[in-house]
Amino acid sequence: MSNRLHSPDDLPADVARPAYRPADHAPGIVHIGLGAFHKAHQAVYTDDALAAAGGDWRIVGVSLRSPTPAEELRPQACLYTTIERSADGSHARVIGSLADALCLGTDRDAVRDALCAPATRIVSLTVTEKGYGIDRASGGADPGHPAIAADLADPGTPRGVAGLLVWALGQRRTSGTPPFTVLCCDNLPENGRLLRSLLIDFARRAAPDLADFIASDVAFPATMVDRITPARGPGTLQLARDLTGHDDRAAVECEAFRQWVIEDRFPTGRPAWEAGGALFVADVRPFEEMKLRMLNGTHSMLAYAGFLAGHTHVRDVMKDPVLATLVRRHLAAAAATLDDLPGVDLGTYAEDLARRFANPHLAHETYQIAMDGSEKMPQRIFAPAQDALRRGQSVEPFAFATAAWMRYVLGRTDTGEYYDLRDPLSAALRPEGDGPASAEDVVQHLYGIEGLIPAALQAHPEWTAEVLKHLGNMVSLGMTQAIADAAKQ
Ligand code: CS2
Repeated sequence: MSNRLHSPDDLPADVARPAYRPADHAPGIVHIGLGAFHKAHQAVYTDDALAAAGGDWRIVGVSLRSPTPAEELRPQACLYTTIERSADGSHARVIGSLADALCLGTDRDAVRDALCAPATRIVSLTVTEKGYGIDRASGGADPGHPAIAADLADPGTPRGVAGLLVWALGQRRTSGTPPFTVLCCDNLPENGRLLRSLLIDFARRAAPDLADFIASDVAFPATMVDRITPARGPGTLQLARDLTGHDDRAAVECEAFRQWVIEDRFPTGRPAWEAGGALFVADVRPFEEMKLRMLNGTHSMLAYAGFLAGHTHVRDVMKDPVLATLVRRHLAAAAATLDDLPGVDLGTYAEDLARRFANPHLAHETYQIAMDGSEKMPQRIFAPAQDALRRGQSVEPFAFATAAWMRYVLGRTDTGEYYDLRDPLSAALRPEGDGPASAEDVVQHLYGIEGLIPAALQAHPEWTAEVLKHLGNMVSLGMTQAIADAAKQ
């Protein structure tokens, strides 16, 4: 007999489970991007909200392309285990907030029904930075993005975020159903505003009569989301089995820490996410800048430098004293670009981040974080670098991080091993030819990619000199020596 996870009632006493009967609560949210991060973050807060305040707020999870999440979740009544891993041990908690799991590719009608249902009052998203198809320079849709192009050509059968949401908002408007609130939970700067301008621009191109309606009637609250959630490793399912006594193919591992800061603008209601510790504020921006620049910016720096120095996991980077010095330096430099945030001590935040990165129980791969650099560098590194210049602060740490990314896009380690860049701009990023590239050539090549590195940075002599110095070291001396030299400065 299969021992698949199937009920919250059949679990060892030390496994936390929903403090409510999942079946008593109907769905009120559609979530697009049914990955590990959603399962470890928004779904957990919703589980807390249902336990504390009830309501019809369960989640219909949708993946745009992969049928795997739905295949994993459906045979187990959409229950799954989060395994929090910290110095206190590994704690299992079974989450009941997912009501259904769908894949747009295979369950198109069910996804459409869920998006059009009057009961759906929120559509939240975690599709990663590259999933939206936003042209960052204009804030509009990037017609070169594959999903945007496909949806502009055939708006009646959408396959991407902009196409799907505009289509659903149009259907709701026609049927007189109030629009849902759109809640972006990706690590993008001013994510609510960005998604709003994407949808308005997409509508202008695909369904012009909807653009003004979206601008005036749809709410796009901004959010800052945080929980380190590594991709599932080979040991995750075994650990879930050991802790719960069941076979759980949808289990996720994550750190114990989690944070969610949300702009409180939900015209059609929302779950009591504050029950899970979510903070509702009028302006998310300072929290988001803090997190994107300190956590994510440092993550990117340590991922490129650490990967090229031979470190598989973030925890290994933190055990390398030279790299750990650079991590602390980067955290301090990023903090110095921020305005004061009442109630938050940036020094303590930095110390906490260094501790979280060092978590020996989390197998968070540098290669995972290194992915999609062209989508991450602008808000994580280039924006604080520009603020540092404006404030008369040193740009050295940001230039080092940029040089490490530039070295990474060459696609080959110091020992000659090739790796896949996994970046939507891969083809454009790698300079032509396989021979040794000079730092000048690489910088010139990447500076030439339109819209990637801000012109104001490119034009700044101090910035370019620092990038060239570090990249020159990395190319000629090798990563380990270049890191050692950088740490001495
Ligand atoms: C990471 C983030 O992969 C990455 O780029 O920096 O996924 C990071 O772990 C999360 O934002 C933490 O909240």
